[in-house]
Amino acid sequence: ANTIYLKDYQEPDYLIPKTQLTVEIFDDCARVSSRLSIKKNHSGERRELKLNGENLSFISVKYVGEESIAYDLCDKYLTIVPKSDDFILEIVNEIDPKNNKALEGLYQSGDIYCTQNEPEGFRKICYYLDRSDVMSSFTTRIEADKVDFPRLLSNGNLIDSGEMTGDRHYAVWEDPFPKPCYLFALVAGDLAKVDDNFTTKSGREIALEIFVDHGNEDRCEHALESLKKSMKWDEDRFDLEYDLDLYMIVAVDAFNMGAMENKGLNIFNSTCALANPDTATDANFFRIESIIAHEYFHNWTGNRVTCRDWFQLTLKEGLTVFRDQEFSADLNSRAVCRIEDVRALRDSQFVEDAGPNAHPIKPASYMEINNFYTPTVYEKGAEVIRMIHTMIGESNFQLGMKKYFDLFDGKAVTTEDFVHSMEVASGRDFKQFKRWYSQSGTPTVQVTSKFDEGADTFTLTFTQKLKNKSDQVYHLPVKLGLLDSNGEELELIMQGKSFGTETVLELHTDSQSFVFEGLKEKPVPSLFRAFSAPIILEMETKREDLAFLLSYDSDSFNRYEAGQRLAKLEIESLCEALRDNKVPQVDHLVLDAFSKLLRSANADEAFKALAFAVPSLVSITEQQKEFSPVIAQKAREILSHALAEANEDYLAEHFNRYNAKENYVFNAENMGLRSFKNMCLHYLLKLPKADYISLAQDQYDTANNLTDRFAALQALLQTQSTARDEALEHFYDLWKDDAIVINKWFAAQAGAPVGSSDQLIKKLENVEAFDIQNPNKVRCLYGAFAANLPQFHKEDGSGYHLIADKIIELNSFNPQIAAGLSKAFKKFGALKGQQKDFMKKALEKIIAVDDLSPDVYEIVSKTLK
Ligand code: HT7
Ligand code: ZN
Repeated sequence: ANTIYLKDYQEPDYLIPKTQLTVEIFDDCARVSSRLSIKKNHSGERRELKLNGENLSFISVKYVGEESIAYDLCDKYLTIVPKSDDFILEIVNEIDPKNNKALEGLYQSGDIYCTQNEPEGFRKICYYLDRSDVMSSFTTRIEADKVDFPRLLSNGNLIDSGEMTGDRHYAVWEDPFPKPCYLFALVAGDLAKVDDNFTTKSGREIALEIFVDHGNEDRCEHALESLKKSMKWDEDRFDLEYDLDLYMIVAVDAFNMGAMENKGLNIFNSTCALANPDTATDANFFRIESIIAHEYFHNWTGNRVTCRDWFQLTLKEGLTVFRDQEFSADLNSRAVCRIEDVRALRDSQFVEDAGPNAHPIKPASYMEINNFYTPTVYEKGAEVIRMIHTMIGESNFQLGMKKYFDLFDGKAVTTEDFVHSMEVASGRDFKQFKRWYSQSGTPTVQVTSKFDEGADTFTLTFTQKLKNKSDQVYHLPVKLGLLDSNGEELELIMQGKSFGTETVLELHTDSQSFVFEGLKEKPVPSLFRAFSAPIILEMETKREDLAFLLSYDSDSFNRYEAGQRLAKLEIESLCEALRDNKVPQVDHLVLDAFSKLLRSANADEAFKALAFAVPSLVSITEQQKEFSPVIAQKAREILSHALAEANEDYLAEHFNRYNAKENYVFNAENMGLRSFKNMCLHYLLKLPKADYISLAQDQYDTANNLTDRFAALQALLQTQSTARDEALEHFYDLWKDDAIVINKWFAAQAGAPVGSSDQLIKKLENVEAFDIQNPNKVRCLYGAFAANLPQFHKEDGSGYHLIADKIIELNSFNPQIAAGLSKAFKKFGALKGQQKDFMKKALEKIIAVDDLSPDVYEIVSKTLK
């Protein structure tokens, strides 16, 4: 596979100011006729024009009004030597959407035709300059059978439609905003429409339309509400208004990722758009709200201002994730949102950054760009934007956004252009800060402290430990406070100046000290509040101080963090005891601290549900000297069991208190109450009592919403009981024909702590509801199994071989999904002995496949290196 380098970027030789497409859909193929107005884009001699085109059946090429012309055709390009600097080309080709199982370009999902063009799918529709710095005004005519395809949709405004002979009809769409072809979309099919409208702050009426399979109309309300909230929020917080008169969303079942921000015509994975209380959990409702928002926010950060090239992907993705995170935080509980965002960052991005496929948020090279839609580019990218926000504050940040749109609206730009806008607006210099864009790996910040009794000073020294030899020191913000022994916030005084009770320090050098004055007693520091930088904090903190912070820190994130650190210390001790064959004993200080939190009056239920949860298996194994998920899982269970036992009465009482049968409403408060109640249930089922199994069984049987029903099922999945088997059977019978809901049944079993195994996966892949060609099902079965660390890393290597075989199968028709699953082998470098040999054999089996896609090759070859 070829490697492409950022340093080799060159401006395009030609531009395409206007694109006119006609797409005719027939039974056995689709015919695409394109009329491209092309212009030379440099002052030198005319060079050849190389149009991208893959998997296309070429029919003809000519200048408008002329006979066919000389051309060269290979499997990747159509090349001509232009006769002038400004000309119109007419090209005709055919494609085979029905057999397009890679789900890139124009393909069939169920009976619907739809497109996915980011990053390089448009070249699978027609010959084009498929690069994001070529922006064009599109007019699209679609023709198809009117019975099978009553809806014909594309970007922009519908300017014409009508009947044709032979039961066919047509629609013509015009998008007034120039865009790169990756934002082009087309949908044709028999879809139901649910609509609404939104009035913008300047008084324009926008039609909102959601298209779904017939029968799913009752699952659209939440998406529409989320869309309206997003439109309003972007006006209120970012002063950004929607620019077209129509906003359409189409939900399809076969989709490689979550959703796509095509101009005026978003296409969504149905799991990320459709919800009602019977078919979606709170987590699904929340995720849908944030993905609808994310795609909507792309209209400005991504579509109006787009990326110059794909190395700049974080320009739109990091910024848009930051915006959707802020939207969720403003609409829900900011504390809970931050905790969950950081938890996700650590469990996915930190692991990626420590593994064989680590890369900077702006990679310097790639083999296959599809492999770079990663937690690093997205979530770490958002953290980098957040650091700028933390350092310059909201009002300067908004000035920076204004500057960004003043300078770059309608353009395809770079991450430097974004940072430049922020520098101009804030008057700050972010030269050193830009290292965050080009260096990979999570930096560690070591902190030591010293209290000088005589001088009443407290000194904090921060030292950066970088990941790679060539790395240079980062510029980063440290938001902090100091607490006195009563848990009160202390005034921060440095060099005689007061900074209130919370401030943001900035680190620039490898070691920096800050002296806080006027302190009568040694304070307890609360550092990196709200997780102000994506780093690993290394600081020796006594268990007592962690317990103290868990009780008193005014920063909710750090309060949570203190509890997690305390629990991890305890789990580490339990792992040691297990390794030494000693009887593991849970420390009373830990139990007391968590029991106190559970009863605490100054924390809400949503926070308690998060803070009372034991750390994730991933976050524990990432800190292990020797990677051993089986022992870590045992230690987690011992701690969970002890917490359940120590608080049994309280948990049972509160489970019953919140187990009200009110109607389901999705809002932050109710979501918090439900998560707390279900957390109580989850812990109670750690205890081997028939009564608690009945409690879960009863909740499963009588719940009036999927959040509670599914939580009961998951609680039962921790047990080996007939109740568990009955619930699983019932769930399957109820939902086997529902493409969205049944996936939860696969994921819950594949990821379960008890009962999951390679044998079970082989059984599940044979049930009728499974389909390996559907990416959601692949993720829910094989993806969930590969993320079930004790199972995937089973000592006999069976987990590795199961997943390797599936990657090989997927590689032949959907390389993107195959490559995604290949990332499961990321712990290869941490394995030892026989375990490593087993994984190596599985990886070698993949790499030996003939016709291995560049997607899979890139991931697996870097893993084996
Ligand atoms: N911008 C989109 C990224 C994307 C994608 C979406 C669906 C299918 C395949 C895809 N490849 C890349 C999604 C987003 O970030 O909003
Ligand atoms: Zn995005």
